[in-house]
Amino acid sequence: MKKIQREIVSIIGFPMDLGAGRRGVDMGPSALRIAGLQSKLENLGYDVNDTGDVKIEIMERQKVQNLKLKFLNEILKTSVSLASKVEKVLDKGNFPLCLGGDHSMALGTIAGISAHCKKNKLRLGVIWIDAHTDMNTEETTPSGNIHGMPLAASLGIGNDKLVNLYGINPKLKPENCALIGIRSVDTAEKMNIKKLKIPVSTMADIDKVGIYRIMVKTLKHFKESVDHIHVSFDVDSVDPSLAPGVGTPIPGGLSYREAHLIMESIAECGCMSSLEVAEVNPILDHKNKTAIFTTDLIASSMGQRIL
Ligand SMILES: [Mn+2]
Repeated sequence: MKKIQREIVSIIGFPMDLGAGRRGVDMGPSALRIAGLQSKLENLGYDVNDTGDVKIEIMERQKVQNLKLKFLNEILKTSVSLASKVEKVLDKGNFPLCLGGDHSMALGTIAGISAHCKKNKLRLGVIWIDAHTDMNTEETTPSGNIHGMPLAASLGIGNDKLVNLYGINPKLKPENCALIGIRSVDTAEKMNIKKLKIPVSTMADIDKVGIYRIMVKTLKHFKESVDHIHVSFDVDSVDPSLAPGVGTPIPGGLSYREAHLIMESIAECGCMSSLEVAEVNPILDHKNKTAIFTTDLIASSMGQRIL
């Protein structure tokens, strides 16, 4: 495991709401920018290059063709654009920071990262922080919303077009995932997780063991077994009292300090090579509280310290 904390941060906005059940997450990138993301990162000493947003066609100009995979074609098309942007940023030696948008964004982010890793013979690991496992497929989805499928697809299960996105399948190995903050899992997802033996730290595990010990163990394992650590942060992992502006709020989430300690542990490890934050929904928020909290978490993951 080599230490890769890149100094030039490339922000990529992905204003996607086609994968979610509730509208408004397409405004997530703006809300995060308005919350002062760039200046917070510059204050930490990074050069920040905001590359703008990936162009995504609005819902009003499209039709749902498959109720089990809503807006599949536009999601595939824009995920390829995102993947290509992420791959280029990594190839230049810079740090991609992707702003969602709903969590279907991870399809494109992980596709771009896995292409970069494949070329450079790097082993990819993903820390997936989320209330949900996003392990549904076309067959098991209760909603047809693709934001419940990106982890399954990245691991090679589900619809062919999603799984083969960007020409790499699987993009990730189950043993190189760590799911943290989990507390809402569908029955079929539970079966997928058990079958693939994906390491999961539920909220109950966090209550029992403590988040710090979980992070120390996870990061130690990743430092030994992968070369590129991607952090995929779904803001609904945080308790809705702190982050009300998310599409699928689930009670019993990460506390203020637990969320920050996850990010501070990642920063201390100095081993994160890419980051995405998903599901900030300004429509459901109060005075941009959720985006402000999220930008503080991003800063913690990139070196912001109390002292
Ligand atoms: Mn998610």
